[in-house]
Amino acid sequence: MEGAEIAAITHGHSLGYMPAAVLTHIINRIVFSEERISLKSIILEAKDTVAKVSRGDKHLKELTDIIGLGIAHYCSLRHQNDFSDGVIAVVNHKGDSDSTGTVTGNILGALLEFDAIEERWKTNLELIDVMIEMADDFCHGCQIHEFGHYEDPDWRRKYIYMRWKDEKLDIAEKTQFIAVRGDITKDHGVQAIVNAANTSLLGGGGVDGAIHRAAGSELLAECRLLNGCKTGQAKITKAYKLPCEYVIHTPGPHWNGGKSKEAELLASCYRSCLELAVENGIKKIAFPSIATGIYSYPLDQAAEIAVKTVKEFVVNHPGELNVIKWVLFDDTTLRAYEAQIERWTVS
Ligand code: AR6
Repeated sequence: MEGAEIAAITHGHSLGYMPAAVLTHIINRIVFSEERISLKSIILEAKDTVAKVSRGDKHLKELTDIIGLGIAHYCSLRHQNDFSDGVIAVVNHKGDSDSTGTVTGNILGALLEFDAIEERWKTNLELIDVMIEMADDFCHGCQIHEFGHYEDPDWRRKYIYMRWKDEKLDIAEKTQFIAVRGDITKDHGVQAIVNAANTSLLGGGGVDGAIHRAAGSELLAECRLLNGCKTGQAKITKAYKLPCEYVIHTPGPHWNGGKSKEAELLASCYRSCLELAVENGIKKIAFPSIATGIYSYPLDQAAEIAVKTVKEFVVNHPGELNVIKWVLFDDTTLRAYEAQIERWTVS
């Protein structure tokens, strides 16, 4: 049944997905059956099974009539001791040789196993490493049982988060992504904190106000010398009375319905802050939720941009940053960032 459901994602017609159910059944019985059953019995059994699972389908008769006579099944039965003979016979038969070749190849491959397949079929096969890995994953990776799925981080990375290649991921994984609830002006064990500022850099409400209060008036004095900062860019100062070395100030975008390049500007805020961090040898940095307070940026979208942008930066600057922390003022904001960290940095 799962075979039919998966095939129906791309082949919505029952004559497309029911044969997939048949093939799934055959392969499943060959590979996992504990008793030794003949290929002929398995094929006949598949015919009964498909009749049961698609009872009432108007194409059922058409399908069951050809099972047993179908050229792919015929060639598999006729050449069940020789993979090459079976595949050559089926692709030379008139008709749609790519699918019949695949079906016969699948059945004979499962029956005779990998080593019995002649080298010439394997050596020039494109993406063979990926196929072998996927076949292994499907057989042993994420086991499904009657109570649900076993949790498997590798499976999640490859098939849910679609991150197949993991060289860069390894590098990124050396950087910790953390979200905590708290006040960013307290000690979070980082060298720099980021201020969600405005373009004047002369202080304001929200986190900006809290940072200036905690740092003392010297921060404002240094900010006065900076001549403001454009939205999406960043400037760095010392941290004065704050329990860290630097403050990186970045004005986020005002939310204006999403049509004023807000997403681009917000991503640019994170990148600009991280560029300054790298230039100044900062390895540990804490961000607030830029733009989601007074500037009204929708929280989930802002959190996704934040984590995704930082992740991309980290991947492209291997070894530069050790800790990325989001210090968030309330539970809703914390949950939004936690969800995105789980999504973008899960291993
Ligand atoms: N620690 C951590 N997060 C905080 C703190 C704190 N001490 N205080 C507030 N937040 P906002 P924006 C959270 O409004 O949307 C200023 O006036 C807050 O709950 O500070 O980028 C500037 O001068 C929210 O989740 O920044 C600008 O004019 C997040 O920090 C304007 O506000 C950001 O909220 C910038 O607006």
